[in-house]
Amino acid sequence: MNRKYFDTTPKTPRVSPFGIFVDQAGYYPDSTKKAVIPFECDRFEVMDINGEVRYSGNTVYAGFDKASGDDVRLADLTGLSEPGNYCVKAGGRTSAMFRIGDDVYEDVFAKTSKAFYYLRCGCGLDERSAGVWHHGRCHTAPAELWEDRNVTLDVSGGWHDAGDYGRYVTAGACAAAHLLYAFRLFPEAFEKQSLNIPEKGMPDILSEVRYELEWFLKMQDSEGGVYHKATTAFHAPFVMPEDDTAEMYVFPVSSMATADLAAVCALASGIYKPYDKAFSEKLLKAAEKSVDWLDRHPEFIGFTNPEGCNTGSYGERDDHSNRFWAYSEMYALTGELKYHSKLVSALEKDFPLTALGYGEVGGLGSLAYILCKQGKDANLLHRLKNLFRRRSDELRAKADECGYGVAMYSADYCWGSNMGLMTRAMIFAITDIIFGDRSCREYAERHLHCLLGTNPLGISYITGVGEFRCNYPHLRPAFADGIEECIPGMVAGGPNGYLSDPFARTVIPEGTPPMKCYADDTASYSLNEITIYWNSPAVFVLAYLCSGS
Ligand code: 9MR
Ligand code: ZN
Repeated sequence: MNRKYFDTTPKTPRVSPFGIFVDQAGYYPDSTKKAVIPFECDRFEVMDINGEVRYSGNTVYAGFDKASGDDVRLADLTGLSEPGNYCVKAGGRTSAMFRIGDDVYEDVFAKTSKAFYYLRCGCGLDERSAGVWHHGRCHTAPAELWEDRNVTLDVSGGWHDAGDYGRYVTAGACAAAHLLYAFRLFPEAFEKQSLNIPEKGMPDILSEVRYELEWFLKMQDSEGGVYHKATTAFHAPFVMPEDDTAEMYVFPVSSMATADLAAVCALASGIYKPYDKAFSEKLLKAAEKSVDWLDRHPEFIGFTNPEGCNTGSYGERDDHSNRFWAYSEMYALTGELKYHSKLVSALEKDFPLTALGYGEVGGLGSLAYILCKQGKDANLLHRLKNLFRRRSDELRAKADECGYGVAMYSADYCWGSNMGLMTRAMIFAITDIIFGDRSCREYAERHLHCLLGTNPLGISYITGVGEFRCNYPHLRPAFADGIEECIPGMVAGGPNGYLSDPFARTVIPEGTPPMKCYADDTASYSLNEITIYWNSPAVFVLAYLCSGS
């Protein structure tokens, strides 16, 4: 197959061929199930695969939905709980097939978890684990320090960040932390999961995250500072990773990368202890070294791309949330009071304490504090817990007024909006865990339903999942391998009303409602790239929903 990179003929229809929108992975038997019908009609029917009507009802008008520009009707099929395969019919149109069953999310949970394996750098992917998507060893040559080309370092390993082949510490730390917290909170979901990766001896997800952690350790300098990223000077062309042989560089230390490394290594040290004591010790030492560096460097050392480099910059305005996260994880791990006073001082700065992103990581610090076994300041504990409560209440109110059932304002449809969608679902999962509030589950499910097809384009934003799904992400190997079916389990960035790349500006008509600003096309990096930290919140949410807890 020979595809062109910038080809404006749609690869998949821009709107689902099905006119009624459902979660294409399906629904649990006892869950709320609502199909979205964006046109006028009074009655709906649910058919099984033999074409027999198994359920029917009246649609309910839910109003005009601003982000999608749709007049939305809902078909509530919650009353149908018998396991099976179905589709919804109304007004002469039909939905994609969906399943009702106790295990409907196992496949998508496994695929989104396995996605990290496919993004491994510094090794080859062999056919036994990677199937048709196997490829040769990539990016193994020593890298040069950007600021002193005479120094070379071995920084091989870790995951490719995204559609590009760069590796960035802050982005990686966020993704690894989502996965580690998912394991910590929902271990039973992972214990039964088999990802068919080469390593053995611990739950597969931990082997996978270890692959990234080993790379973090290589990114720490002798003083404890952490290099911000390892990338080539410019983004590679759309070739296989083993064919990207341009010089690799290691870019200067940033205080965000240093704090994030301390945080994620401290978190991991506690989690890997029962499986590998020596590795856990190593992580603790690395975390201590970086946190000591933070003490010696109270000033913000940010990052901007130097002249002559166009790869991602992941610059941040400050490092407040990163430092809080680092001290909070160190306190949770060691119980040492000095870390408690440092985390309390870090809280004097103003930053969001429930944010779970790659830039603002305050929510991860809050989670560390809330979950830790060490003595806690009752007022602070109360404050942090209630911030999650308050945030989930706000999100719930917004989700209830949205035709598609999600807590997203028009402005939230930005670059990587599916991360926003999934971190909102994470807030509901966390609120359920903290307060035992089971009503949160439905809200987490709704955000997943939206990702998997209950959206105004009727598309599943995860490759390899659903009858009508994205298949042409901005992901170098997926384009270069010549295989028609995309590597499965990759979460696309999703709708972005700001039209932030030339392809998006060419194919999306001006005035398109933000929730419909999407094209399943390789050339659109602002609509259809994939990243490790867009996959990781989806894995967290799926672990929650698959854990039965
Ligand atoms: O995910 C990042 C998104 O929030 C920003 O708006 C965008 C533009 O700065 O950059 C995204 O990050 C990219 C990174 O810089 C390099 N690897 C691919 C990432 C996803 O597009
Ligand atoms: Zn690589």
